[in-house]
Amino acid sequence: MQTRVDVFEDIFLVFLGLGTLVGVVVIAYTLYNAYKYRDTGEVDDDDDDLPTLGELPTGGKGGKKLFLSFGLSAIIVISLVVWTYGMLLYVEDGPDNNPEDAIEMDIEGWAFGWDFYYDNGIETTNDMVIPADEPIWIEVTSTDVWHSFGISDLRVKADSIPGEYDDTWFIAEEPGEHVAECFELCGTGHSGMVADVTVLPPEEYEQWVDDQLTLTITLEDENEQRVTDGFELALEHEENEEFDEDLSFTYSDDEFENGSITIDEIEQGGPYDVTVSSIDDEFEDVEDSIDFTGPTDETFTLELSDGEADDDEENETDDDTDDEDTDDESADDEEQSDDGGDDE
Ligand SMILES: [Cu+2]
Repeated sequence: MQTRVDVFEDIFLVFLGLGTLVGVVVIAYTLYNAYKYRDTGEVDDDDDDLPTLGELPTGGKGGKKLFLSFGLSAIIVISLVVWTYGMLLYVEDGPDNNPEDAIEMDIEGWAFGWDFYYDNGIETTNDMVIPADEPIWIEVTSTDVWHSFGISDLRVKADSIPGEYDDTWFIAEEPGEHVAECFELCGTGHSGMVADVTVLPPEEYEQWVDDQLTLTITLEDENEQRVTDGFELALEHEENEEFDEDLSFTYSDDEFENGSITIDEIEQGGPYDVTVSSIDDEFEDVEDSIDFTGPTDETFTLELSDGEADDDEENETDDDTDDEDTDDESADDEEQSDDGGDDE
C-alpha cells in the first residue's frame, strides 16, 4: 500500500531527476557550443555554421533542432503534469481498501490542544494512538478558532475550522513516535499545540484498545462495605439503536468477585446507562450513567431501602467515595494557635 510519504517522495525524486537531466543536457550543450565556437584567433570563413556578429541564426536544417527541443520539452512537461495529477488524485481518494474496517476518528482542535474521538467510542486528548501500516481516516474540525492539524513526518495536514469537516487519510508504515502540530497561528498557545502520535504494531494496538475499553464496577453499601450479592447490573449504550449490534449487557451478582466486576467484552465505548437493581428489594435501585471513553473504574453506593419497596422513587445516587478526608481540619487549627505564643 502506497503511503502519502511514498507518493510525495516519488514526486520529489521524479522532479529532481528530470530537472537534473534537463539541466545537464542544456548546460552540456551550451558548453559544447561555447567550446566549438571558441575564439581561436584565426578566422575560418569556410565553416558555414560559424555565426558572425549581428547576423541572425538561420536555423540550419529546417528547424529540426528547434522542433526536437520543443517536442522533448512538451513530452516531459505533459507527462509530468499527467503523472503528478494522478498521484495527487490518489492522495485525495486514499488507498482503495475496504473502508468498512478502516480506522476512523474525529479530531477536534481547540485553543490549545487536540481531542481524538475514535469510532469505537474511545476518546483521548493530545494523545493519538494508531496501528502501523493501516490507513487511518480522520475528520478534522475545530471548536473555537481556525487551526490546522498536521503530522509532518507522515505528510498529512487538514484544516481545523469551526463548522467545517476536513476528511483525509494517512498511513504510518512503521511503529514509532511522531508529533502532530497546529499549522495555523491561533493564539498565544499555538506553538505548544502539539499531540503525541504513537504508532504501535497491530497486535499492540489491539491490546491498547482493549485496555481503553475496560470497565470496572464496584458496589458498596453506605458503610463502604462491598455488596456481594442480591443484585443485577445492567448496562446499555445511550444510543443503542444507532449501532448494528445490541449494546446492552447484564451481569448477575455471581459474576462479581467480592462486589467488583471487570468487564472487557464491551468493544464500543461511549455513554452508558447503568442500572443496579436489587433482587429482593433489600437495596434501592441505582440508576446512573457513565462516560465510557477510556479505562473506567466506578464505584456505586447501594442504599438500604426503608423496608417498603418503592420502585417509583427516583434515586440519584452519587458515587462519591472521597468523603474520607473532611475531618482533618481540627488538627490544623491547633497547630496554628501554637505558633502565636512563641513571640515576646
Ligand atoms: Cu491552533
